[in-house]
Amino acid sequence: MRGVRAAFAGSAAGPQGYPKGDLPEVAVAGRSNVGKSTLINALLGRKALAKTSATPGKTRLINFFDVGGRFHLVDLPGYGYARVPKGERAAWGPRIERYLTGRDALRLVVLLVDIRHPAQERDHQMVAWLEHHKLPVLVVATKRDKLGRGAAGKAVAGLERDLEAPVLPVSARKREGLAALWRALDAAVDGAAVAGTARRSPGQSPG
Ligand SMILES: Nc1nc2c(ncn2[C@@H]2O[C@H](COP(=O)(O)OP(=O)(O)OP(=O)(O)O)[C@@H](O)[C@H]2O)c(=O)[nH]1
Ligand SMILES: [Mg+2]
Repeated sequence: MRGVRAAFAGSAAGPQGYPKGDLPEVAVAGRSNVGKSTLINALLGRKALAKTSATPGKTRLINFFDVGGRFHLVDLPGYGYARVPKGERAAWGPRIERYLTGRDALRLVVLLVDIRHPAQERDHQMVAWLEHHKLPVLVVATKRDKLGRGAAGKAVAGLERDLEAPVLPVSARKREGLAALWRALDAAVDGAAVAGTARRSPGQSPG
């Protein structure tokens, strides 16, 4: 694991609360409970820098983490969890969208999906929406440790077919796939094209 210096850099509901300065940012998005906060902790070698929970909907604000003074990792609120009070749930879409469309420093969106489930409608929408807004996306399948090798391989192939994008399997718990993910983050932060970025040919119809 890397000896990276990481620190909480603030929470925000909107642009006024975003950190100042011009560090590049990598945002981690995905459905509630998919493992966003846990993955951020695993990447940074910290147990509880980002708050995690078995109760979905834990992360409601946008949380920024400074990584070695080099870039921010951004923990976005989870989308699409039904058991959150309705008014609050409604605020998540705009809050996330505002960040994703309005943040010049954003270099890459790491979109998490659970390796145990086929891609959900919201995941499809998110990939399409990110591509529409010309935001580079890397799809990462979390909780790789929950499946055996054969099942995991099949699941990744199915997700790649469904989402029409390369999918990188990881396990925060077992610390698998993190080196490959770090390479993608480094490339994005250093301004290089990201190898795993989803691409559709212009003529291809969606879905
Ligand atoms: N087995 C296993 N469980 C994991 C892994 N990553 C996360 N989890 C579990 O998944 C649950 C949700 O993890 P969180 O990191 O809080 O998920 P989140 O996406 O941040 O959720 P919200 O903040 O609600 O959007 C917790 O119970 C974690 O322990 C993993 O790699 N393997
Ligand atoms: Mg979280």
